[in-house]
Amino acid sequence: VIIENKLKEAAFNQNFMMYFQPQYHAKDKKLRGVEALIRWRDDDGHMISPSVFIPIAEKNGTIIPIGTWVIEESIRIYSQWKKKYKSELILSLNISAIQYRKSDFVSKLMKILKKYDVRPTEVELEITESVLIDDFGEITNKLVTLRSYGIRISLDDFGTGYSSLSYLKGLPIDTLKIDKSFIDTVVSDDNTKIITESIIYMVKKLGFETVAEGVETKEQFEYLKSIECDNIQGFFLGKPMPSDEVEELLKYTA
Ligand code: G
Ligand code: G
Ligand code: MN
Ligand code: NA
Repeated sequence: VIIENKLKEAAFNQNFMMYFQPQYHAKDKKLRGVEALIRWRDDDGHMISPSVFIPIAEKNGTIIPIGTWVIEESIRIYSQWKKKYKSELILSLNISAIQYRKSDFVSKLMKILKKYDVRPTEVELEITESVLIDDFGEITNKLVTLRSYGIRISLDDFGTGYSSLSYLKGLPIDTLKIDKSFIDTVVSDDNTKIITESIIYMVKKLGFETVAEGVETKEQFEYLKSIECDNIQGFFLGKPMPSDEVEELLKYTA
């Protein structure tokens, strides 16, 4: 209950900040883009993990103002990088199922993009299976609409939920993120190797890009590169960082 009240206050005081984790192309280690990840520092200076407060915000409805703030703040910061460094990246945003189901979600997003002069093709929305569980048809229509504007869609946490394979059949997506739980043992466990290799083979044949999440070691990186995983995200190449640290990356890579 205490965290819930604090969260409501934070939602109004905007006690949040955005961090960004880099994603790199496996083949040449060039920067592909960044995933925006919210951070919350409470009044006592404690950092509270989004894996703790996002589920609460989803239950009490504060995910709507928080999620709108995430979208606008991330796009605003991204537009400043663009102006300063002429960089062209992909900005990945985590979108909760509740945000996604709002009827004005698409129009609000398009309005923010226009305001900051960011093209839809520069934005990728990360959705999880929880988005797809209800109203599969309606959600698919929404994905088709978003993609018709040029917005990219990424299926996050792939491999952790239910009936992931059936979703792949008809889902209009661009990118698939292989969950960290596969990456953790991809070097050490033969079964995980077989599964991960097969996922990458299949997903590429379906025409989607792949991103491996939670890559922590050189061995994992080299192995994923050897099996032609397109993109790598994880502590081995870069942790989530504040905007000024992203700017350091852009200075040297743009
Ligand atoms: O950044 P970190 O690894 O601590 O994130 C933990 C979880 O919180 C992840 O599942 C991540 O997707 C989620 N998360 C982080 N930022 C956001 C956000 O802005 N919106 C939503 N909906 N989830 C987020
Ligand atoms: O569920 P989602 O993929 O959005 O979660 C992203 C979360 O994964 C972020 O909170 C980020 O901090 C975390 N993360 C990213 N790379 C690594 C990694 O290499 N190791 C670990 N332990 N966590 C990671
Ligand atoms: Mn994500
Ligand atoms: Na994930």
